[in-house]
Amino acid sequence: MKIKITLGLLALITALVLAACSGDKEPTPNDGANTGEESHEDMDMNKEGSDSMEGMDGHMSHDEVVSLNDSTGENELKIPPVLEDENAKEEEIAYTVRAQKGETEIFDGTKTKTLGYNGAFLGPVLHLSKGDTVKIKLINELDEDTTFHWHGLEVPGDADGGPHASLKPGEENMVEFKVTQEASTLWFHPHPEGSTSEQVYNGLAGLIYIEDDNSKSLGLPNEYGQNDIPLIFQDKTFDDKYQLNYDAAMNEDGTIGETLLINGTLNPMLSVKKEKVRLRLLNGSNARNFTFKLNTGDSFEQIATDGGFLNEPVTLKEITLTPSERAEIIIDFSKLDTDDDLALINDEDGSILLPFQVSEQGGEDSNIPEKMNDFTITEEEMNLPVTKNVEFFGMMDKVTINGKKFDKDRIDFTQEQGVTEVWEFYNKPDDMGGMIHPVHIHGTQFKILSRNGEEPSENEQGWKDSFSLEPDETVKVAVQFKNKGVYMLHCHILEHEDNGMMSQVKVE
Ligand SMILES: [Cu+2]
Repeated sequence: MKIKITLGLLALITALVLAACSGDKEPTPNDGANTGEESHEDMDMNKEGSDSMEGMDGHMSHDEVVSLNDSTGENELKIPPVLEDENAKEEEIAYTVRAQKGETEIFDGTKTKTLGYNGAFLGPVLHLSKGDTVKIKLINELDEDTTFHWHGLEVPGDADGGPHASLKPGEENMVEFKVTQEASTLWFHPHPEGSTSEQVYNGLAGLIYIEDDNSKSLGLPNEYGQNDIPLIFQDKTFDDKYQLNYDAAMNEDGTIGETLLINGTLNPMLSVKKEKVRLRLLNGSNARNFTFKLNTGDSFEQIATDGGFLNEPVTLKEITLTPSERAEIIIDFSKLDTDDDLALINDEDGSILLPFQVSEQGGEDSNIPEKMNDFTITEEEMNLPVTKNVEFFGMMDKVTINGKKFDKDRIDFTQEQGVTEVWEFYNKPDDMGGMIHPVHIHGTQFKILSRNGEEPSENEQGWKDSFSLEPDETVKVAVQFKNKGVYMLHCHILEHEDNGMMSQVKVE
């Protein structure tokens, strides 16, 4: 009891000291250039002060996450285009993906300099089917090096687009792979060493949909843009000229902003019919966590994780996604009281993310089947010994994995192709408590076996490629690589990744 009081007092005093240090530097919309620098100063102060704050609970930077502005709902949500297959042959797909610079009218009447794939901002959806052979021509039309990483795809290391696959400005490359995994919602983004965060922040991100016989037979809502809606959530800071000034907004512990964009849409709103609507949620932000919830408190069904369908729909009132995680959920608007102002909110700060406008029109009679998949964790997998220990530690630019920073020329782990190993992840707290690190492993969909020795929640009992690792938490994961190559394992707070919170796994 005594200890608790002491800690509480310490926290209070520290909070007061910090409040005094940071003054009234509450960031306001559209003066990002200044707020960015200021929050940077704040961070440095926090760090300097940290020595005298030993034993402090909680984490400064994440306790002080600036709230998102509410969406006013004045703009209909933009739906990303679907990329056209250039190949007429069956079971073969050919795409061209170019990374390019552009200008985008995010704010009415103003052009913002952005990056995009095959367009000025964000990218199209790439449709793949299980069993397909895929050829993708990659073109770098940026002024800087970039790579094309397929997040969640189980492909050979040389097609994965990690930091080794860098293309210089003007360069092209071709990757070819076979789709061997089940239906899921994946995504793609750049992964160049040291500048992933800036390139994603400026707009390089797109979705990948994989279909298979199962997904086609389930009768789920699947009218793209009608009742099957992609939602890429990203937070940004715009400066007084409505530009994305990354250097000014940058925070070593993860760049966050007060302005929400969904699919690049400012103040988005979604019109739906009174039917079941499938939302494919991607936390595409550099660092912000989202806890998605309906403002009415009504429940929804989660049907898929990062890498595939859950065995059965899981009824939830909220779901948290850390950066790079995905979830597919279904909201049944025919069952909701639509006289209310319905909206998806972020329970982290109560902000309104996406207001819904529900028409009286009925829609498709789609289905949420009771059985969707046959994901299993075997007794054998549960009993495998831990053969890899991975410790995430630190904050700001002092982030490490097993005490080391990324080195392109060093292999940190090896694993045999096709062999399942149990990895144990631990997030070692620091003097200030520590922070959540979203862990991502390239080239594999894995199974979460336990969190702190307990069975993972129902909606994590499915294929995952990313998961949240809380301070002092131990997570056991069964990992198998179907292909060979060198793969990255890293924190998906993109600034942590760029600061070296990344290791290499060689699969032989
Ligand atoms: Cu991290």
